[in-house]
Amino acid sequence: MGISQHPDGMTSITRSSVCPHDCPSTCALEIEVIDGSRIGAVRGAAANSYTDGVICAKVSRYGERTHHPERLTMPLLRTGPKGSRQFREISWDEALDRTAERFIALAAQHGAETIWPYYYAGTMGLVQRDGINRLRHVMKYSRQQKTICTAVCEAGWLAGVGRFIGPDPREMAEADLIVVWGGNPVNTQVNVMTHIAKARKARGAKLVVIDPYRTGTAVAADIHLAVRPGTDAALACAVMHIAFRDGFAERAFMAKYADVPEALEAHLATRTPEWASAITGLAVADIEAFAKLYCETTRAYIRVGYGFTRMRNGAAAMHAVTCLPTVTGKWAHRAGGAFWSNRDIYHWDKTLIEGLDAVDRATRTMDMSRIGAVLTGDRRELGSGPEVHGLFIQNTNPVVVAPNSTLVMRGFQREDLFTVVHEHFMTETAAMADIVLPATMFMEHDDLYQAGGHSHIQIGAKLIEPPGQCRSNHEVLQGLAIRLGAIHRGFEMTAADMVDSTLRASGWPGMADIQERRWLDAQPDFETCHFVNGFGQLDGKFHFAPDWSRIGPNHAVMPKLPDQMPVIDAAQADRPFRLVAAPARSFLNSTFTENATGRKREGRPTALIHADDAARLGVTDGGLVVLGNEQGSITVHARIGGGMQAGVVVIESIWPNADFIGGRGVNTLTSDDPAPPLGGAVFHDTAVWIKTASAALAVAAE
Ligand SMILES: Nc1nc2c(c(=O)[nH]1)N[C@H]1C(S)=C(S)[C@@H](COP(=O)(O)OP(=O)(O)OC[C@H]3O[C@@H](n4cnc5c(=O)[nH]c(N)nc54)[C@H](O)[C@@H]3O)O[C@H]1N2
Ligand SMILES: Nc1nc2c(c(=O)[nH]1)N[C@H]1C(S)=C(S)[C@@H](COP(=O)(O)OP(=O)(O)OC[C@H]3O[C@@H](n4cnc5c(=O)[nH]c(N)nc54)[C@H](O)[C@@H]3O)O[C@H]1N2
Ligand code: SF4
Ligand SMILES: [Mo]
Repeated sequence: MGISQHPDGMTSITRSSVCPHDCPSTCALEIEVIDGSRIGAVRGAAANSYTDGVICAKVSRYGERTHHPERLTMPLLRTGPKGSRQFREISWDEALDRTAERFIALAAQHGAETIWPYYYAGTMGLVQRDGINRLRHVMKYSRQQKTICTAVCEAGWLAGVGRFIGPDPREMAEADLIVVWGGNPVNTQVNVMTHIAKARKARGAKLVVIDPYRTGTAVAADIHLAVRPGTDAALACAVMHIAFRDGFAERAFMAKYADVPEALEAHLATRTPEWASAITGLAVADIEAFAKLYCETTRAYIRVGYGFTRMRNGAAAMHAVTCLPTVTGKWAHRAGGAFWSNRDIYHWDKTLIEGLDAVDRATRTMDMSRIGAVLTGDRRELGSGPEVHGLFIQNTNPVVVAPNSTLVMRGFQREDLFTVVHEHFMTETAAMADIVLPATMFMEHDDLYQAGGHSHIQIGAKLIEPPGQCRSNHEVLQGLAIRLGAIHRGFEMTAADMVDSTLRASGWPGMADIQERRWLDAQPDFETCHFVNGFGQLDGKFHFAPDWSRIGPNHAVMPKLPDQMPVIDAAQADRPFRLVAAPARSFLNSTFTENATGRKREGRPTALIHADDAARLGVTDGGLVVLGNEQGSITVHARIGGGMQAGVVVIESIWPNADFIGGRGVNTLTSDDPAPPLGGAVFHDTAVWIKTASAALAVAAE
């Protein structure tokens, strides 16, 4: 792309790239590379029809992260007690030799399953994110169930719709009503707002936001429905009740495309607005008004977020929401229907990247969200296999992000656990490691990206050299494979070769071809993404009565038809508040918490508290409060407001634990209970008590 000469003699070239972060937007980027070695301005590609020239503030300042003085640049060996942050620099050979020798010895002593490679989506590049599975499978190390983010959404979406596709997200710009249900795109995927803004400008479209508190997205909305957390299925059922009652049920659509419409209608007879009002805390008139607006608007696009599913009843809630456009037949119309993820449009063959030809189904699989239980020897997780004595971590920061962090920390402190963490920064997880390895960032290695929230396949190529001795995830896996005797053709290829081969094996053009075009739009045609040719179930129908046994093992508790499941951690006498642990705007999970600009914007860990609750508890704006439950307690500053119902409290995060007074972070309070039927973390499903700090001190002194 463009080359420019600066007055001071520097040259800068603008290069195409793609945002690697765990965000549905997967923005097409244009990055200014200065003198071949530094990152300047980062912009969204205007020519990409989804990015449309817009990216979030945190990535527009990416130089702050890339050229951060605290970046890890050398392998480190722990010299003090675990967590002491005392390390000395060692060579890569020593670091990899030590890791491999220890893994070989541990596997000989306890069996290969004693090693647990553990990862998530720090980078979403397919090669650098998922390559760890190749090492896992070849070595027969323990497998990982990926539950920390999407499992609950997946279960609920599959139950009814049956396939991870949906109406083209760009159709939002052509809708007359957009319902953002349980997500906060102003913070978490800004491009959704771009397409909503287009619809509002061109068509006077209405925006409805369903969220327990007044997020930036809710502020922008025409209607904000501030539900009690964990009650979305009740709202969806009442809207369907009204649709049947008032003649908006599309019976012909359902006769063709749904399994049991008559049974659904009979079931919903008692799911009245009054019933839903008592559960959700919304006024009957507000439920009626929303239902009328939704039912009367043909082009009504529901953009479902993840937030409302991070609940013990989240899968049932997702299923209930997806039933709405089925009852009202909106899937059939342009800009109508519901969308969560486009994952299934890409038909990847990941054999090479993940070593799927080496999988041994007999090896144990453990739930990543239950890492605390795993590391502290809980037999429900370990099964009959060995305890975990070796952890190899890439792309995630579980000491901060995983639920029940006190238990997680206890696990990481075990003296008989050997932990290797490959990271950009000395995160709180890296600080617990025996060996820390320095990782490249996205513009320092090659990779391939798919977008969950739109339809583009993109290549992010290496643009600059990494600082110091940083190595990519793929290179580290290669270095370990040779020492462990792990044989697979994937370890012999460069990352670029893996990108090219994977594209071709999956039926897409090769790497150079896609780079030439800048991206490939994989959007399926209208008939496919609107399910005109049938839904993703075997019978081609949407299922109001899902066969939950096909979805997850804990299916017996699931409702037969869409319904409010009374299984949440409900408010009760000793824990009268419902806590929502929502994402902050300037951080992405715990990433970007290293940057001064974002930290300044976020201020400090803060609990948003309703004015009535604050008055009753004697909490003042800016005062200290303690929130607790049976897992522990945390101390934060209070802010009065937030637009939620009384009895709801919100902490935006994920601040490092060390930023909280006393060092215990928000996930001290969140539970590692797996949501039925498939598992999945329940980050926004927590009942807590709240005291002023002085009241808590007085109790402690008794
Ligand atoms: N700035 C920023 N961007 C991010 C992230 C981040 O941490 N920060 N995280 C990234 C990741 S990994 C993901 S998965 C996505 C997630 O992005 P989202 O889909 O936006 O999901 P959540 O992050 O869980 O929370 C979104 C909203 O759900 C609301 N919510 C909580 N409980 C309920 C409920 O019971 N009902 C309803 N209706 N709403 C509820 C919360 O109040 C919050 O405003 O964002 C990605 N983008
Ligand atoms: N309280 C609360 N907790 C939550 C959530 C919530 O809403 N509330 N959301 C949950 C959700 S949705 C998710 S997805 C999880 C996510 O949690 P994590 O997956 O832990 O996400 P991050 O905190 O962003 O950490 C990713 C780490 O990967 C590193 N990394 C990035 N790129 C690379 C790379 O190329 N190589 C290597 N080796 N490392 C790299 C980054 O430096 C960063 O430290 O958190 C969950 N935790
Ligand atoms: S909106 Fe999401 S994908 Fe786009 S630049 Fe920001 S973090 Fe990256
Ligand atoms: Mo996530």
